[in-house]
Amino acid sequence: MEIRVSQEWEFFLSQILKIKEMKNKSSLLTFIGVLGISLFQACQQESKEVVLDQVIRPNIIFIYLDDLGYGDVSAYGVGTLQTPNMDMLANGGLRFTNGYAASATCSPSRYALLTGTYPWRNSEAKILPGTAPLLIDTTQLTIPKILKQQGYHTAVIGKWHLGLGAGNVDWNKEISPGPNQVGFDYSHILAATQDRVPTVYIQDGKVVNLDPNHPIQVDYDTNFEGEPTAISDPELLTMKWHHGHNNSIVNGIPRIGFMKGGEQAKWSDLDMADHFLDQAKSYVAERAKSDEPFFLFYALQQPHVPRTPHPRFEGRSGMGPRGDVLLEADWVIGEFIKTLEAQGLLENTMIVFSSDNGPVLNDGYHDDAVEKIGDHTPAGPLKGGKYSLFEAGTRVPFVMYWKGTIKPGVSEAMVTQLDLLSSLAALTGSEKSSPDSQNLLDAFMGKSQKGRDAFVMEATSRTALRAGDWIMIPPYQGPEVEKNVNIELGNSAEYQLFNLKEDISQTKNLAQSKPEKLQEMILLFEEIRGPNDRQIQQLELK
Ligand code: NG6
Ligand code: CA
Repeated sequence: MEIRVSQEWEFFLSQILKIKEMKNKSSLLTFIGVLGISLFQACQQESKEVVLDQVIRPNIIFIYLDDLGYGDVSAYGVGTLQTPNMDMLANGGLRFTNGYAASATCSPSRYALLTGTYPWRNSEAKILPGTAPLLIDTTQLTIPKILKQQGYHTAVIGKWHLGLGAGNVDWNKEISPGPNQVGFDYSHILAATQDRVPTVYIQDGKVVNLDPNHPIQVDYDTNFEGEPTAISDPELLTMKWHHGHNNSIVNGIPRIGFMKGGEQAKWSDLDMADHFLDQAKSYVAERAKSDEPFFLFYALQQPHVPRTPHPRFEGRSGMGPRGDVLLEADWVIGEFIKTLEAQGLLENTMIVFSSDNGPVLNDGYHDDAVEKIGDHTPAGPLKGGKYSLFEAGTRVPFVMYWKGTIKPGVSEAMVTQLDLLSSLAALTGSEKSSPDSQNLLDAFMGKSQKGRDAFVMEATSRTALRAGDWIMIPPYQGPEVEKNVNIELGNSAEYQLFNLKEDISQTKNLAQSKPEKLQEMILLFEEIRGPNDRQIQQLELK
């Protein structure tokens, strides 16, 4: 006999079958609450979906990579590197082919991700030095703040790069404001990037393993007397710099910025992936014991420079250190998922997998990234890369995974990392939102193929408009190609207009042949972005 049930009932029944597997008490209670409300509403013949969307509180994890390209994940079907664990998320979840980071560089993207605010609204949102003050205002709305209000415990583990303190940080005292002042209950971070000093971990505002007898000093302009640099003592280097990266030497690697002291607190580059993985695993194991759901922003450092795979991964990809650290990151993701599974949390956890900006090969060190790339295509079919206004700068791997709840599939909906704030607020029953962040929960859950209509992307202070299938890049001064990194930046004396549906690689500029479309795009761009009297900063990589 066949029993026919409505979609909603089918959903409830499938949830009932899940109860047995639920270890996390709060999920169970939330679930029972939801079921109660929903049954009540069902009796009243009202739509239950809205209620469900508003009150389910899964754990939420962002697995966020640094400079991972659209073509670096094998599930995207374009590169040759094999990433089985990233594929497990991409093929077992909803894989977006039009998913964007808000910017083609790190700090602005992370700012947008956490605040749901376009980075071009904040003139300080650019690649930050390790001494930059906190970029997010402590009164600003953030995803962790919203989720805290909804009963979540919140944590960030990994790369921060959003500034710390209020200027002139004393690294030997409590460092504040930082992540803990913008919504995170727990933080275990590296301050800026792996190539920038200070090369230490910071937990809840304190440098880990700091010996008070050997205080840390950091300066981005002047070296400390007698301290070796890549210029004065090149024989100390185990990795050679190509451009920039010739200041203090830590673990044989020349960095950006000068640092003195803090010997005992310095991280081991080779162990960094294991270190953050241990942190993430312990955090999850600890939270699994609790009644509250959790939000973890797990920000991996790979494949950003300096690429320092653990010896276990050295040589494994055949593509040099860039490929090796990608295999390392892939392994890390696999291990982390195993932990979620072992803790019985996988069915009750939504995972957002993405990257802060597009790929780059030579980003300042001689590390064979160019020489050994072979047939691999980190940007896939997309033009440009990190720093670029062309698609590869911001269009990145973007996956929503929630075992048993989000149906595996592929979505062409245009979604951006800006939209997570309003969408996750809606998911967890919060009324909060931000003007630039759209509630695209239906698209993220795979219930709709409709995403945003328009999005203004940013690349080192320049901006461009994507609307529908079209992209318009206004004229910008500056080199067409950044020679050090060999990336086409999107600069041109002329307007550029591309139809991405027909020409994903942006080969045919239609600005001349489609004047009406161009005009429409310019008008919409000005409407969103404001009048065109903006100061553009030239990208400087040296
Ligand atoms: C650039 C660095 C590059 C990288 C980037 C930030 C030089 C020459 N280049 O200035 O190596 O650190 O900043 O990358 O210093 S991001 O992904 O954090 O935005
Ligand atoms: Ca980055």
